[in-house]
Amino acid sequence: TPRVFSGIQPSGGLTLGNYLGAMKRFVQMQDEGRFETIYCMVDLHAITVWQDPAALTANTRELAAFFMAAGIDPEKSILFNQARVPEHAQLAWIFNCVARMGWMKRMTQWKDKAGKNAENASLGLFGYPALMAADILIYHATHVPVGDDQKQHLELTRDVAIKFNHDFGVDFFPITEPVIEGEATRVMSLRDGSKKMSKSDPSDASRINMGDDADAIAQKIRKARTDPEPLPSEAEGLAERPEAKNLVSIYAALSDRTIAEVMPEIGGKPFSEFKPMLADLAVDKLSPISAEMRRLTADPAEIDRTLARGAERAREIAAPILQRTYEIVGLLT
Ligand code: AQP
Repeated sequence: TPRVFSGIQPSGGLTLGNYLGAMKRFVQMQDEGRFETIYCMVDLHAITVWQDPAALTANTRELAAFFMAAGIDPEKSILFNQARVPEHAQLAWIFNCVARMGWMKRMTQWKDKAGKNAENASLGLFGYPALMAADILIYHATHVPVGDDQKQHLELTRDVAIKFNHDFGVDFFPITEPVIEGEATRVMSLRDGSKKMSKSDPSDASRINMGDDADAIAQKIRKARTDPEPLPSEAEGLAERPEAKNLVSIYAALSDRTIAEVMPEIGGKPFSEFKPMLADLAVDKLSPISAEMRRLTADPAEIDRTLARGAERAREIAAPILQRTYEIVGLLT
């Protein structure tokens, strides 16, 4: 069976972007039944930038609750945190020795996050994509559902697999397919249609957080930046209108329809009419998830047990692949 791997960082503050760009697809791929699905809280990635230790622990449990509240069933999928499966870090070291400095320097996420202060960024932040390649390839995953912002990292994962196979003359690591699908692969900021919705944006009004209550959601959507024109009647009319397109994409994704399918319902409406519709839909879809997250996080011990069981199952797949990798490289084990 084809195998899916994907992860989310427990760096605090989950947004509608994480939900529509990643989590909703994770759940669909689990429920399709066509794939073996492996989902991970990538805590080792999170610490590439400073994380307060107590907050990291709490955020990892909260993220686990988000996975389960959104529909990931830890019996159907393998659900765990990365640190519990040491094979990720072990394979990442091998990949650190396969990947080239030049590849890493070209990564836009590195350039954005390290910014002008690259000398002072952690070595882990620079090597982030090699660990991500290891996350995926330690399971020989064939499909990786992610948001659009991760496309370049997935190309690097393919390059690592190709170079490893070539250098050692093997056909061992698969060439992974990114799965960037749906109507909201890039959810944009509510304040600026040219920036992605992000938990690290200083303006809370720019994003919908998974924990926002109904009033906060409605208010943020009401205040979302738009142009003054009513919505166009056809999807094509959204092309040069990033803010309008973003809100319509969110509406379509939340209602499990395509943009073309929602246009007959909302086309031509002024924002004063469309925004309350969007707010109602968002509250409808998101509040059961946040309520379930609150219920699950009330029992951290149960979350920890679930993640420990998931890690055991993950290691059953990862350990033999790491062993074989060591043999290929010529490491005595
Ligand atoms: N705005 C978004 N639209 C679509 N997909 C998104 N994802 C994140 N933001 C959007 C997808 O969520 C998954 C988890 O990503 P992550 O753990 O790497 O989180 P992130 O991208 O670091 O989240 P932020 O909010 O963007 O944090 P900062 O600001 O720190 O970079 C991925 O599949 C990602 O594509």
